[in-house]
Amino acid sequence: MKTVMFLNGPNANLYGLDPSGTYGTDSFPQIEAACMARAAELGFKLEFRQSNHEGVLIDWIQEARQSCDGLLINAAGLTYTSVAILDALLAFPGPILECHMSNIWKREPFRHHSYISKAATGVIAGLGVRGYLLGLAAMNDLIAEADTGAGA
Ligand code: DHK
Repeated sequence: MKTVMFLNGPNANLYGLDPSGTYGTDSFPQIEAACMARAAELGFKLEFRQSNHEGVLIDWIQEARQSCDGLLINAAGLTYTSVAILDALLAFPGPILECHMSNIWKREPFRHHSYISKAATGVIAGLGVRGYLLGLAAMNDLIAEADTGAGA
């Protein structure tokens, strides 16, 4: 069975609790449950994790090199600062999807440049939890394409 890791960065555990509603109304456990259910439908094992710590995220990306076929990441605030996360992602051999709940280009200018996009196969932003679920479906296709040598 294929295995996919989905990493969430700092403060993602607060999704649904932000009074501004920037990250929707679903709580982080609800988002995790929806992603786990979609992965089960798609037929792969999902490691869905969250940390507020850059080094923990880097350790998990390195772990994924050994055990996962694809990687999705919402590095949250570290998206705009972390060369170290970029370097870890560049060492991951499979497809990578960068995900954001919000449309980061509609927000403050400091959110407009992602360090990690250089390592990403694609980017999904602005679709809330729907984007996470679309990302899982896209990852399923990307892994299948990598297996057959097909794809763009
Ligand atoms: C999540 C965060 O926590 C922010 O720091 C980013 C991202 C955007 C998101 O949209 O999921 O700027």
